[in-house]
Amino acid sequence: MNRRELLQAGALLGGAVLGQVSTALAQESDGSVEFPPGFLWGSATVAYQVEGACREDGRGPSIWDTFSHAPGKTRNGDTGDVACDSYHRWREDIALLKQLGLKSYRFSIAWPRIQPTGRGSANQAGLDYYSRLTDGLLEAGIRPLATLYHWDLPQALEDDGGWPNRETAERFTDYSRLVAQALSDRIGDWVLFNEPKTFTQMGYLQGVHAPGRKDPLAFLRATHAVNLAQGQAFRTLKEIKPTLLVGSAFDVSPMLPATVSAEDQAAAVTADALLNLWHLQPALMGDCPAGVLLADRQEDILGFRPGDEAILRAPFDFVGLNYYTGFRVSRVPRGSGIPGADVRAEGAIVPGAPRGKTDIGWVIYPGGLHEILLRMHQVTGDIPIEITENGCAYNTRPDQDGRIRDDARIAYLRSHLKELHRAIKDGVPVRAYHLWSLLDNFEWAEGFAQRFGIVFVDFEQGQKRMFKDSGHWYAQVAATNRIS
Ligand code: IFM
Repeated sequence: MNRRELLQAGALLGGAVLGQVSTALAQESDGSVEFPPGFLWGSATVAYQVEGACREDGRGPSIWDTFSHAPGKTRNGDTGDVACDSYHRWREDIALLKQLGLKSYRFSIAWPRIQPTGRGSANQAGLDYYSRLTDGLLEAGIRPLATLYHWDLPQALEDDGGWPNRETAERFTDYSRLVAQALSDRIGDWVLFNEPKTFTQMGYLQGVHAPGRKDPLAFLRATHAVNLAQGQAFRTLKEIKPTLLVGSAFDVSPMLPATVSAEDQAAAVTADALLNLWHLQPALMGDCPAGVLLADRQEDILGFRPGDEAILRAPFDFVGLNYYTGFRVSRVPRGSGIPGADVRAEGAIVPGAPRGKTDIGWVIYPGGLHEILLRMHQVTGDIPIEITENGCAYNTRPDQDGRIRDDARIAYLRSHLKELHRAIKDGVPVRAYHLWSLLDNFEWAEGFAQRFGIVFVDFEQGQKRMFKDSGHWYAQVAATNRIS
C-alpha cells in the first residue's frame, strides 16, 4: 500500500483495532521503562499565555487582546495583559527549566511584537526579546524550539479579513522571513503553526476563541490560507538556511466510532481526515483529504487556485504532535449532504477509558496516545516525530505546608509516557516530549481557571513560582530517562 492508501485504510481500521497492533513490551521486572538514549525531555509555553507586557516595546494588539477584552469572552474576563509576566521573568523561567534538567524548551514568538500591524519592517525591540531568550536558553544548555504562530494574529490583519483572506498567507511568509533572518543563526528547530485545526475551528467556525467568528465558509477558507502559508513559510526558512529543521505542530486524537453502525464508522473516517489530516496531508502531498467536502465543490469552497498544490507542499523535517484526549465520533445528518458537516466528535468517555476526566473536563485516555502515534506514523513514515504538547489541567493548590501535591497529574503523565514508550517500541520514531506546560498560565477562553503547569504560579501574590510534586517527578524522569 502506498501512503495515500494507508491514509484511508488506517482510518478505516479505527483506533481500537490499531491499538492491538502493538507488540509485547520489554519492561524491567519492577515495571519501569527506559527511553532511547538521547531522547529529549522538554516543556512548552506560548507567548500570549505567559508573556504579559502586551503594550511594551512596541508590541501591537493581537486578536487575543481584542477578544479577551471583549465582555463575556473569557472566564472571569481574564486577559493575557500580565499572564505570568514572563516577558520580564524569562531568566527565572529558564532557571526553572534548568533545575528540572530539561533539554528542550518550546516557546512561541508573538507576531505582533515583531510586526505590530502584521506588515512592514521588524520591530527591533521585539526581536531583541527573543534574541535574549534564545541566548539564555543556549547558555543553559537547552535547545530552543520556536513556534512562529501560536494564535496571536495581529489585529490589523484580522481587520483586513484575517486567515480567511489568503493575503494573510503572504503576510505570514514575510513575518517568518524577518524572524528567521534574525534568529536562525542560533535557533535550528522551528514549528510553523500550532494546532491549525483548533485555531481555525474555534476562531472562525465556533467563535469561542479569537477572533470569535461563526462562519463555516470563512473557516474553510482560513484552513486553506493557513495551508498555503505553511508551505510558503517552510520554503522561506529553507532559503534562509537550508539546514534549519522545520515542522508544524498538529493536535491529533484517535477517532473512535461511537457505535458499530456503518454510519458512525464512516463518520470516524471523515473525522480523521478533517481533524487529524487536514493540515498535514496538504504539506506532505499537496492536496486536502478527500471525503470531507463534496468532491466537485471542494476547490471552489476552499478558494483553491491553479498552482496551489505546489504551494501547499512542505516536506517537513519533523512532525510535531499534541495529544490530550480521544474522540468518540457519530454521524449526525444536518441536511447539507456534506460529509464533514455531519460528523460529531465528542470528548466523551470512550471504550477502554475508565479513568475519568481532568479538571477541564477532558477524558483521560492514555491508550489513545499509542493509537494515534501508530496512526500518524502511517502517514508520516520515516519523518521524525516530536511530542510538542501533552499534559493535563488539575487545579491543585498549595497545602498548608506549602507543598503542591498534584498526584493526579503525575498519574496522568506516567500513564501517557508509558503509552509513548510503547509506541516507540512499536517503531514510531518519536525523539522528544514536551510537557504542557512549564507554568500555570492563561488558558485562552478558560482564563486562569485551569492550571496545566508543573510549576505553580501565584497570580495573586507577585507571580511567585513553585514546583509542584509533578515538577519534581518530571525532573526525575528527565534525569533517569525512565519511568518507574
Ligand atoms: O493551552 C493550550 C495550548 O495553547 C494549545 N494546546 C492545548 C493547550 C491546552 O488547552
